[in-house]
Amino acid sequence: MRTIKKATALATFALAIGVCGSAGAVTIDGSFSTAEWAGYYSTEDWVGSNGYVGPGYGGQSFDVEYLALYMDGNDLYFALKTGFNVTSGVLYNGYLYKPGDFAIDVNNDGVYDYALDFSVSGSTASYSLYQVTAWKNSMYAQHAAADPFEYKTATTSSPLLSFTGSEGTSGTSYVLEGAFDMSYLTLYNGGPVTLHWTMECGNDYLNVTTTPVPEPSTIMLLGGGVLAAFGFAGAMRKRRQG
Ligand SMILES: [Ca+2]
Ligand SMILES: [Ca+2]
Ligand SMILES: [Ca+2]
Repeated sequence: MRTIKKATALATFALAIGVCGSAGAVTIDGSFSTAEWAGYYSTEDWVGSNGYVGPGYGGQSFDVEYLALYMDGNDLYFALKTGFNVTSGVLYNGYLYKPGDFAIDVNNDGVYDYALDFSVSGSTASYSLYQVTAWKNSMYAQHAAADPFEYKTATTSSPLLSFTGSEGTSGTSYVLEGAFDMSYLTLYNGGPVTLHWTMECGNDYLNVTTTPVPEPSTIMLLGGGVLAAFGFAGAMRKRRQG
């Protein structure tokens, strides 16, 4: 009985460390895997044949598949996997629908504070970070759940930060990945951060919220504490048996 209990506790401990380790292995290469973003993504794949992707219709071309966000110390990593063509947009019934900006809510108050605008050339995605004063919503009122779509006005006309990430394709899906220094999010006071993405028509969208990962030193201290507790329990058992 004792042995089983101890083994379970050790497995739980290893799992907790494993989650931290796998997300630490995120690589910005335009290739999205659920293993590299384990514990830090949301998903709501389109399944079935009616084309409903939520809150609208459109099938694979308008399907948002994965949205990921991971905070590692001062670095913020993000990724998107979608059936929507993020390079050229999607032409449908003579109208070219644009991909939206990534919207970022810091301080967990339901207000999106920053926009990551992007353009794609080859396998490189170029990003511009803006502090937003007003947003544009998606084009249909019945898709309000997918709002906002892209930034309308910002505190400055020039971006706070420009950087590059990676773009890739996976079957009929497109992948965007990038990372930037969180110090550019000057409104951030700690705690959870939410990332949001949709396209112009708002047919589909995803949100993902993440909280900061403890620094490696904290994890080591935590691990040391758990091991010390095991040592203590072992000593107690020996004393009782002896
Ligand atoms: Ca990757
Ligand atoms: Ca979807
Ligand atoms: Ca906010």
